Amino acid sequence: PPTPEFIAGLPKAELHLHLEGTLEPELKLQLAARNGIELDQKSVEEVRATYEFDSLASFLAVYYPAMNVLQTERDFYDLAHAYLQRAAAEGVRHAEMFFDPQAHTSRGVPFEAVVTGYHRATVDARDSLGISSALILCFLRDHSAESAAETLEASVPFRDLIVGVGLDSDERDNPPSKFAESFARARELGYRLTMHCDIDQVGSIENIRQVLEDIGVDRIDHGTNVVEDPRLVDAVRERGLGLTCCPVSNSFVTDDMKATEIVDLLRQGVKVTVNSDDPAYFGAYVAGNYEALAAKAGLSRDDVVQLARNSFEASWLDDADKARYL
Ligand code: ES4
Ligand code: ZN
Repeated sequence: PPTPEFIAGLPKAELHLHLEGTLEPELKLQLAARNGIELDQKSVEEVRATYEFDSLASFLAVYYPAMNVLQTERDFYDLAHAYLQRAAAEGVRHAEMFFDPQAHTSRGVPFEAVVTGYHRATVDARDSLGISSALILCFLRDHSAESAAETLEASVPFRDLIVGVGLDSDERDNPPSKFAESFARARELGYRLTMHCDIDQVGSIENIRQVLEDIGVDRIDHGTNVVEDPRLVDAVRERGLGLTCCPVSNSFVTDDMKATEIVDLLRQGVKVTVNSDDPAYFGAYVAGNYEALAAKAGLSRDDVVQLARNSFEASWLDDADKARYL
């Protein structure tokens, strides 16, 4: 079986990572102090005790309020820098990172502070840590289609700092079709497209059908329940679409790592990848996710090597950069 040393030593890309989900209790307390924000929690242990949930709804109810401590360009820089440092230390060579502008602009934080802070961290990390990274703007699917459209237009001056557009937050009653117009516009702007199609959500196989047939995404986030429909599995494989799976996150949100589904898809030749989602909340960064999945599913070294290869193949690096890892 693959050891933690083997997994950490394997060059990996991380493709499903919410920057706001990397807010560790220590940094949350520091940012609160720096910004003069009163928190109910006074210690790391007290903050960690609030990082408790057993469903997507109970997770999101902790997640969004925690972001209040993020106020300035420097705060966003510090958050992304801390993640990139930690990722580089466990063998991540490339990261494509989600961020949620609406979670900040809705609190009065300028879009520019968010995107320029995060971007500056990507530039510094490339120079000082040798890790490449890119930003994916996510729409919050439980906000309106109009709000997504406004957010997309706000991104246009920063087009060169953003590689793609995604869709996250609460999937229930918020299908991909709600955002068809903004995703079409995003494609016109040259953005890559991806969407969360989560597990255990009502109607989610229909949501996978929509992203494949109606929206035309370049990747699917989670999406493991595509196994329910062999025709859709064929479509995913034939198009070479990556699925960005997050086993430890799954185990929190649904009580099931979805190891059986992930391995089933791996064996069927689908480009499944392993990622951490919200590592500060779920207690595992990417190497911990490989370890948990390998232990649960009895993966071999060759299996984890294939998962790591998939992560570069499913990335949005250009072909020359991909070739350095494959
Ligand atoms: C998320 Cl676990 C999860 N699901 C949906 N949206 C999210 N945003 C951050 N983490
Ligand atoms: Zn996610």
